Amino acid sequence: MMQTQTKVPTFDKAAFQASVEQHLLVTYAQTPATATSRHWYLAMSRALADISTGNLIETEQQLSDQSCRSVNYLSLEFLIGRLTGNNLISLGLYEQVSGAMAALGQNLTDLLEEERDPALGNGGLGRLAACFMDSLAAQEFPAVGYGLHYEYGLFRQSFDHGRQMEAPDAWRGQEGYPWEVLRPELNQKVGLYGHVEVYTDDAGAERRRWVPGMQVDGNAWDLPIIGYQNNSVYPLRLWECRAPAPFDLALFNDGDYIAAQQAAIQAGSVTKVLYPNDNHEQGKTLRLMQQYFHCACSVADILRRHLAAGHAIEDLAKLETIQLNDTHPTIAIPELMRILLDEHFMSWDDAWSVCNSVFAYTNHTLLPEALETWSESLIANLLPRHLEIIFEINHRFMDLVEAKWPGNDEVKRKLSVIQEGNQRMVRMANLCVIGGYAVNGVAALHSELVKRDLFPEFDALYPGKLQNVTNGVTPRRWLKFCNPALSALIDEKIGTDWPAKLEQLSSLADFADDAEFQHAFMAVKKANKQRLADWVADNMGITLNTDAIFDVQIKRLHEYKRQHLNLVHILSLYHRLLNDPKFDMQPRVFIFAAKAAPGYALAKDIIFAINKVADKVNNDSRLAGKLKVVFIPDYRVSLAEIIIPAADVSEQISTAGKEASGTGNMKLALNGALTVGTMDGANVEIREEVGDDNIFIFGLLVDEVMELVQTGYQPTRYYESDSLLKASLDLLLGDTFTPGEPDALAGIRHNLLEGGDPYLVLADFADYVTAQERIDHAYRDKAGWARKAILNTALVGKFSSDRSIRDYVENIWQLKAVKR
Ligand code: OX2
Repeated sequence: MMQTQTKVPTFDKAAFQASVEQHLLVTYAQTPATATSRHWYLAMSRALADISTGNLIETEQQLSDQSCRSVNYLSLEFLIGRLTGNNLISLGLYEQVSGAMAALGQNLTDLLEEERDPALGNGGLGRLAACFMDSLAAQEFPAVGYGLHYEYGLFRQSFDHGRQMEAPDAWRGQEGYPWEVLRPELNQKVGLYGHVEVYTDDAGAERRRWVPGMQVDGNAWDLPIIGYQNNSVYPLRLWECRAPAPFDLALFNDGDYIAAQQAAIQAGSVTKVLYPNDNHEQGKTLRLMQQYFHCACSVADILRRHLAAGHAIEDLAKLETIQLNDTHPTIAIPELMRILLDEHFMSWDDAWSVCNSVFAYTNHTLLPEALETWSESLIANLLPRHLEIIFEINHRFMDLVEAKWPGNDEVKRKLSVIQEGNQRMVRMANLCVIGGYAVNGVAALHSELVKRDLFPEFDALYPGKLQNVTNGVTPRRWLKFCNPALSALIDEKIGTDWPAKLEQLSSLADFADDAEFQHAFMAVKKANKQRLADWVADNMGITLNTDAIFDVQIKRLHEYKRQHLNLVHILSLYHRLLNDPKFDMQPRVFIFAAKAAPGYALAKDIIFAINKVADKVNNDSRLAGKLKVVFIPDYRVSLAEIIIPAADVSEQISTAGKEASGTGNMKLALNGALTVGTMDGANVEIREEVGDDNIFIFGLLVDEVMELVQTGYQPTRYYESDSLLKASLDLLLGDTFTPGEPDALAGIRHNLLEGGDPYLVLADFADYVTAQERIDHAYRDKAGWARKAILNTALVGKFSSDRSIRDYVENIWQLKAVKR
């Protein structure tokens, strides 16, 4: 792998090797003679972490000494992926460490495969947080990431006769994760349950305070976020929940050893496992505990830093801003209010003005099932003082609404933080909009819909508060690291600055018609397809033809993402290949990877169906190898790193209006895949950048979707009038794909017909088929396809997360870069 490097400290090979061997012996009790590859990977990573921890502490000190304004990114998820390979690139040490390890008889590429992905997130939302931390560090905008130290990350997925099975993901392994460092001096105490006490202070004023019924410890684990070749290292601080030590001594002395341990058992479960839902909330008590624990530790740590640096509490908003990644950390708002009111004795107005200039909120979804509400009784029980504060916030807010819309109860009902009903619910998104100074959507279209459909009255009440920041992805992981061959080709053409300045890729457009460059570009694509084909052969025993179109849909399994639309299209190809002698197609490999939430039955049925269709299609000699279907198990960041560089076609086929942004769409286009997609999320902006000729757009527009639904959508009409659609859906009946198990796939057909097809799969089918035919046709023209692929890579520089972060910095956070 070729990696260039610039601003990097001198590398002392002998000292590094000595450090690796020292860790091998002292940390892992191995000698070079006894060590396995895994031991070598661990020892090497520890030796590297020693370097980055030094830089982390120095960066922290510098930022504190210079009173630098920073952003605190609060997120319940950080889907960081493997760190060692990426950190080697950021440190600019890839080549040197590869050489140093080779001299110890170790192959770096093999060692990197020993790392298990830290899967501390579900999908796009968590991965975005990871890309943002990378871009903050790359551009040296002072930042701390705050998350949770889950003992188990997102479940591991396997297939049993085609059905998804889940297993726990102990991501740290038995030896612990080599990049994390425990910071006991930063530990926090967190209360839960209890009651509110009213008392009179020394000045005779009546005051309120929370008396928690239980207390837990928050232990701080820091992971280093290493700036790209700049020596700045920021912390990703993950909180782990533990019972306070010593545990209940009285009980212990009474001889009730087991009861004495109960607190430890209860506290230990708070950060035990990541909730495996994407775009869906469940309202479980343990989840609210996680959210509050996360916010309490993080807010306390932010205040600790602020006060330790000698600043006044009133000046908090001058030095700190807190970005809430979706509503999951909303409870940070009443938590900060509580501390300012009850512990710093600020007046309501003063406390509220601090809060109001500290918090900003990112909305990631319009899906009603993902908009969080918490039952009032649940909050009353777990966080009684916070509920009082929420009521007071709402009471004062209702006065504001009354002033703006006198006597209008309907608008009050709509905007209130409290949703009335049998069970009163607290609307977290409303609290975020009211409690912060900025709200943003994650793509232009999505942000427009937030203003037009979700929060029109808030937009009227607070002009300018609702904004857009289009998402992005880090070019370091998603091009330089995952696609070294393409990176080397780009380096040759335009130099080596592009990983920090992705707009520079646009000059590649000059070579889009250059036959030699086209040839080199497609040769890289072919080699990446071979790398993926080898992985599939080794791990799944399926042989793939790398001349075929590699058509990729990788993302969480969700009805709105419409993996079933892709499936119905595959069924239509199968039908035509077998029944229409005139039908011809370019060989195609359909590649899927996706996890379904364990409780999401239809999503699991779709996985099962795709697996069953794959079994049949892949072994049907009548198809002459034209059609293959592969569902790669256990989708994760490290698999995306192999699949994305190998893709020819990127499936971005959500129902218009449902996918807020998408970020896989950006990664795939960056690596030269052509998008087939709806006018949804960031697809709209990708089309703007690459031009209509280099993307395959199909399907209903947002307003057409809304109109069709309002006028009474009838999927059966499409079924009855489109013979190809009918034939394709009817293939789901009987036992074509499930021998001996008739109608095992009929549930999907039922959902699409009698079930009303809530995501308009049938309405978009015909246009999707046409778009796929255009792709088939375009692929036959080798030079034409190469041109389109090159232009995709060249023209998506906008989607660097460096640009997203600059948008946040300039329009929301108002930070200054601090160079080391
Ligand atoms: C996801 C959105 O579904 C996706 O469209 C977006 O690209 C990503 O967040 C990052 O902004 N949970 N996951 C998401 O939203 C929620 C809620």
